[in-house]
Amino acid sequence: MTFEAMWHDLAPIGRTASGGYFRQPFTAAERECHAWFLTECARRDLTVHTDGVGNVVAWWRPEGAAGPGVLTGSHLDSVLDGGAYDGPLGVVSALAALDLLRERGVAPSRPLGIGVFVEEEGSRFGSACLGSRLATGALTPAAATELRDRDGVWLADAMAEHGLAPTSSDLLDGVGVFLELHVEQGRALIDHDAAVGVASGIWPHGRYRFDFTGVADHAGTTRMEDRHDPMLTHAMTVLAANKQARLQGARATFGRIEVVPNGTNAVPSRVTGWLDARARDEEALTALVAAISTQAQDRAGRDGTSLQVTPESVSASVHFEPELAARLATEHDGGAWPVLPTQAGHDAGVLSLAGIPTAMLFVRNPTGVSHSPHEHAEMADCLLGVHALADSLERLLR
Ligand code: HGY
Ligand code: MN
Ligand code: MN
Repeated sequence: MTFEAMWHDLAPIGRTASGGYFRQPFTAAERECHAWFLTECARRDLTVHTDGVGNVVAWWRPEGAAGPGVLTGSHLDSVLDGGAYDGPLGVVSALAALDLLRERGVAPSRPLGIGVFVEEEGSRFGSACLGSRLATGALTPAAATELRDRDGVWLADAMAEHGLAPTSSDLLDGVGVFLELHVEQGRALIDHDAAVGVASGIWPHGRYRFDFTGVADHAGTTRMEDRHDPMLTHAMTVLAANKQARLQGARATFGRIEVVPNGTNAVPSRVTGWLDARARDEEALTALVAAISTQAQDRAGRDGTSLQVTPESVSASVHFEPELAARLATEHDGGAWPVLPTQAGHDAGVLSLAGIPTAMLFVRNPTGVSHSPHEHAEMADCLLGVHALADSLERLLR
């Protein structure tokens, strides 16, 4: 089963008319993706381990392979209306790279695992890298049990439908190193004119809930000077976030909003906005969120509204092992691959913070667009990525 054939089989699952993907965790589309993965593992006689959360590691343990395993893989869930490559490219490439190692007759001295982590995007339950955080203990089952989706469905109930639960996990016991291949979510490889790159680290980033409370009132009879309109405070906060991010060379996005009662002819009583903030280091991230929150509170004071800011998911700064990154970037035929930071979070970041030696390979994205139906990678670059992954795994498996 070639890369192209696997890609062709996976592509239609969870795709909508817009061409975007809705593979939210523990929904039919995402479970169908996992079923597809298990079929591919069975085709390769891999030994499949699934933890209670739904994370999967499929092991190739040929005769003589012993000791800490080499793990590769990524995630199959998507953001809302997401792209085809963010996550699945790492999983399909891992399967294709294993096939290539077998074709080369590689006899690994260590087991090789292919992993799939659930809810990497946090697009349904709001906590980024939920599966890998539960697997590493970075998130406790108790904290996970508090999570609900925007329809009020508890995580535990969504999982229970599939015989799963927010539990601790020993899935990663025996993993010595993790290498995740991922489509690049940005333009660096284009500017480097390179098909493959290596990650140096991940910017710290977080998701913060801004609850603006005002006074519901009539859209027509209420004089402008008499209003306590939370939509106004929210709007000014969005502008402030954009300005602060530009001033500080950071990133700030309000991409999600809920309005109560969400009527056309009523001043709302409450507006909730979610801020996604990212910066080059922890101090800069704290300063960015503080500046935005302070300006939002000042504006609320002027609007006669009130504001509560709640961090919902915060991801620490990740520095991948420089020696491992340098080794992957240079020990192969052809010129060195660029080593670059990313502002996108990944399961690799969670495993690295848990103390597992970790690295990432990026595959060129010709537009840099991601978290969008227009996310893309050329097949030729995807196949170069498979070879880069196979070459890197072969070295790690010695
Ligand atoms: O949101 C992110 O940074 C990643 O795509 N999960
Ligand atoms: Mn991803
Ligand atoms: Mn993503």
